[in-house]
Amino acid sequence: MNGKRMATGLVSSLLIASGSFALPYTNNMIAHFDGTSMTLTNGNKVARWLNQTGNGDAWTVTSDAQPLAVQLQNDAGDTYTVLDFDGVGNHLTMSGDTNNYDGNTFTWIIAYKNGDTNQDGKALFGTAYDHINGGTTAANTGTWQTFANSGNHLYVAGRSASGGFKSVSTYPPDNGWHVISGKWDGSNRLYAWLDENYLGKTSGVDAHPTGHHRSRIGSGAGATASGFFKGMIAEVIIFKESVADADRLAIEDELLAKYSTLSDLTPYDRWTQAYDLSGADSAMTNNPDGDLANNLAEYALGGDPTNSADMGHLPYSETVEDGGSNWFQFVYYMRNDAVTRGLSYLPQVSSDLVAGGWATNGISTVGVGTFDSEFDSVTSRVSTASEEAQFMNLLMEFQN
Ligand SMILES: [Ca+2]
Ligand SMILES: [Ca+2]
Repeated sequence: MNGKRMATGLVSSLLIASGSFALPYTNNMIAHFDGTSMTLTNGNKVARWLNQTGNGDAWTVTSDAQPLAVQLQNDAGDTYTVLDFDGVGNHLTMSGDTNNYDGNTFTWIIAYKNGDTNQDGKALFGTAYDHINGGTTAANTGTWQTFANSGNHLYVAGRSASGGFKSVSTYPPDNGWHVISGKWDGSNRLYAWLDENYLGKTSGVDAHPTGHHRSRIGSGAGATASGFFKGMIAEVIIFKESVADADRLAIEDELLAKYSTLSDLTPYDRWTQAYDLSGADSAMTNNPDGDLANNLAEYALGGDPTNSADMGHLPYSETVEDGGSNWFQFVYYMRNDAVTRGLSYLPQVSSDLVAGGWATNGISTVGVGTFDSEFDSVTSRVSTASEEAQFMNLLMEFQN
């Protein structure tokens, strides 16, 4: 089906696994996750988020808990794929060489968007350990982590040797995209920054966790698979060192430039991107493949705007007899989410082909049915009694 072809195009554009990235500082970087290293399943769910440092780590999860991969665009027109966590069950769990996460010297930077002001201990990134300082603290204790709390409160946290909770926290000014950074400096101090602004530090973070139990993103604080984060995460970067301020700032600069102005694409923008249309070729009134359908018609009918042999589900007409009368019947296909997309479909009739002669008088809709997962079929008709000849036209309109 032509409509499905559109979805396929979108998936393939998300499945970029090039691994090409260039952060301004990468010494002792043990994890780098961004939108170019996701494996997606049906419905653009994220089955696997691969660590691009090449150490083999990945975040994975069972199918019912997978966050969605969504494409967003920033003010510069650049598009990024980010993870959208539903706050109900979506999360990812680290697999691989998790001993990388043992230690007490880390710097971690996360680009995220909060999606709920009533979060209560929901981890953007959290680690949990079997033991802190030889097992004096209960197993599975959450240790170094970044989590959202109620009232849009955000924490960068660690532990003392006795298991005490140590944190720096802030209230981000809005629910937009932010870059939150934490540093555990190897001298028992924890620092935090939001959007490059220093938030403060805490000392006595003298836990020495060993036996890394797990790391999760989007889960409950302490990396528990309960109480889930609602919001989006675009990028996670972790260093096993105390990164110098200038190097951290260079990375934060880059992340803010990429993500701070991200906003939703319109459905039409997503569609043009799926076909790699840009500039004038992406205008609704243009017809880059030179067939009989402009981009608006291709979009409305599920056509391929780059293939002149594919205009989607074209309407057709036939003459039928019903109840002793003859009818000129017209079948067309409309997207079942037309309202969301701002699309309307209007059959018109004319007794000649004079411009301006199209009207809706006398047309009645006699049936609407499901055609496929994306389209409904609509049958309209007009009586043939009054006119010698009749022509029908399908008017497709877009309104923001
Ligand atoms: Ca076309
Ligand atoms: Ca076409």
